[in-house]
Amino acid sequence: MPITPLRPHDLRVGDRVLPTSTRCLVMGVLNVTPDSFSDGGRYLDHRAAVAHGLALAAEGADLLDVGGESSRPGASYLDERTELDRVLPVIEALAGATDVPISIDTRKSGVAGAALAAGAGIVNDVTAGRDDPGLLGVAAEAKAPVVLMHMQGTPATMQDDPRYADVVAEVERFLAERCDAAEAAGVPHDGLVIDPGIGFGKRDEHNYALLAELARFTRLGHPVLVGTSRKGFIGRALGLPVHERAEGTAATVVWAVERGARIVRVHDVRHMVRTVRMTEALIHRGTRLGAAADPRGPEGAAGPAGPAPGAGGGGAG
Ligand code: PMM
Repeated sequence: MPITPLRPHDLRVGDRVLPTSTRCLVMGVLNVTPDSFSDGGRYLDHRAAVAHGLALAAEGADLLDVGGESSRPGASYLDERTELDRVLPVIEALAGATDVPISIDTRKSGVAGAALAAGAGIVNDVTAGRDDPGLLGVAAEAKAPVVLMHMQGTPATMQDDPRYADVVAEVERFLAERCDAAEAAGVPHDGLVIDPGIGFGKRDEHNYALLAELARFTRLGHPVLVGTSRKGFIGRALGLPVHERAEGTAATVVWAVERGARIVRVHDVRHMVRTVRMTEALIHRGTRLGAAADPRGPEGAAGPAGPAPGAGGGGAG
């Protein structure tokens, strides 16, 4: 029996409330790295990174995820000073230039703390607080939400030989345990986001199984974040290189939103914002929830997300 996704809590970032209980947010990826698998080297120059972040905001990103350390398979550990030098100027400039909340993609408490002080509002840790035990406390102190992601192994070794007896059950158990650890460190229940970690210590069959059963993760009550954008399993399914994976990514975004994802982490923000909004229109106005029952008729029923910007009137339907 398919599981119906459960409604998660909203996320409080400073004095803002991000409406994860009612719609799926789009997190734009901003890697300030020489070697991330899809955009490495493009935004190492700070001005180029800030300009790209502002472009993602203008395209409709709900969040900007700034990272200075690549987590692509085989990537080695980056020293803290270098990571800070990459991300801090970009976060400071973005925080002064846009209202879009910024997350810091890091596994180091020192980087998380400095980024939060510089204007970031969320911590995104691909190790779910395991690499640096101080990270969860730093986020708690700053009252910042935390993304807890599952990964088997470390980026350096994770794709060597990932194995699971039951990948969905193991990832679910891991995320529940890490949520408990985060709460024990002082992060409130409604400050947590969970992420099955697509591509992190997983074979294609594991990625497909996790996406197939994504709705199971909504049972933990937290917004589920999904990061499939341009990843290798899409390239292998379509036989396409990394910059030709936007349509494949869109298919995974539709799938994930339909199964309850409430944040999608993507590179191609303009197209994925439209993909998410259209998927939500299908969910909320389609047969599943009964468009026929809406007294306003098929044109009157906006989903909880409301109409997309610029969607009003005129064009051919
Ligand atoms: N993927 C990457 C980096 N950070 N964070 C979360 N929470 N989830 C992800 O799936 C994720 C992440 C790797 O992708 P990139 O190199 O394109 O940033």
